[in-house]
Amino acid sequence: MFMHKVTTLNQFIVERQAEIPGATGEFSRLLHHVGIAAKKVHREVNKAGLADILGRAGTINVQGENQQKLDVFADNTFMDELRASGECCGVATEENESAVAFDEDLCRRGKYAVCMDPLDGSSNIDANVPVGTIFSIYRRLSPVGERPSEEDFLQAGTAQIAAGYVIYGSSTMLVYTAGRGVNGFTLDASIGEFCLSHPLVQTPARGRIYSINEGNYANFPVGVKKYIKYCQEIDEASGRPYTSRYIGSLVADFHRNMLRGGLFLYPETSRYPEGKLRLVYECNPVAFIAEQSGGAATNGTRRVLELTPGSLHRRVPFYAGSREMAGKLMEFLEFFNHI
Ligand code: P6P
Repeated sequence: MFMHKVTTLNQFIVERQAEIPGATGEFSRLLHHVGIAAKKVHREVNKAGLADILGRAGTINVQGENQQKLDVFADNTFMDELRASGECCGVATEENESAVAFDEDLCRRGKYAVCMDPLDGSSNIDANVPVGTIFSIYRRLSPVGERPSEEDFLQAGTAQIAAGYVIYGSSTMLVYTAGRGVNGFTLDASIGEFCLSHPLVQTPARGRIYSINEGNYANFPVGVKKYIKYCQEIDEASGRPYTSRYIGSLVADFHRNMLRGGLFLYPETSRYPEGKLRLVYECNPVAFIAEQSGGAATNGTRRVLELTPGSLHRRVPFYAGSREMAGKLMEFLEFFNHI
């Protein structure tokens, strides 16, 4: 029986490293540990309905949100693995007010700083809705050997060395880019390996899916309202309107749209006048993936990756997906937000 060649994440990382002159393996080791943490979180997420792990840990995170036990587990697991890699000087996550510096000597010599949302969409866990881990990897600005500085974690998205997400859905996938395209790896739990399943993902220039929480319609910017109505009109070419698909989990909504073509929208709302999604550890990594797969990501006026964070938990309006759909949205925003 013909067995097609399976490329595991580790093989892929090593092969890619060989292409980078002077690559010394640090980045590869870091990404390998991200993969290990993802497998550990996969295991817990997939038995959340069984173990008593379901439900709230009783603590509150910096966002004032109830921390689900899996939030805490994911935060601790990725922290532990990133520390164990010895390549990371510290981590900034949604669950902590400020970045966590790793004090071990080996980590202090780490060249990389990581920003992440350990378990995005966790409020959906007990409804069995897909959730995700989102991560960004930066080269540190502070001197190697010293404690990391706040600036290490507040770099513009254009400085990302790599970014990705893990989607814990009907299957668990790790999707990442290191600036040379987007590759997706599906976890084969029978061998405990992420295997290359989506090489060089290219998102369609346009699609028929728009994803937005229309419950906030009353407070959307006029340009967004006009875009939604545009999506609901009958399209001459297809003879039907667009399709609305929104699951309330960024990684799941974005991933579906990236593969099929579509646009994800989270504008300013009355509850979140700056937008809900956090720039540093949600929008920047997803924006890097969007652009590397041929799509676009904007805050409604500027390219997301060019925004200066300023603070770790800054929220921004976020629109990401198919390039032509993002362009059409920008036309509406520019026209209606200037009248
Ligand atoms: P809303 C999940 O809580 C999250 O941070 C993202 O994963 C998701 O896209 C968004 O919030 C959903 O927000 O207000 O529509 O429930």
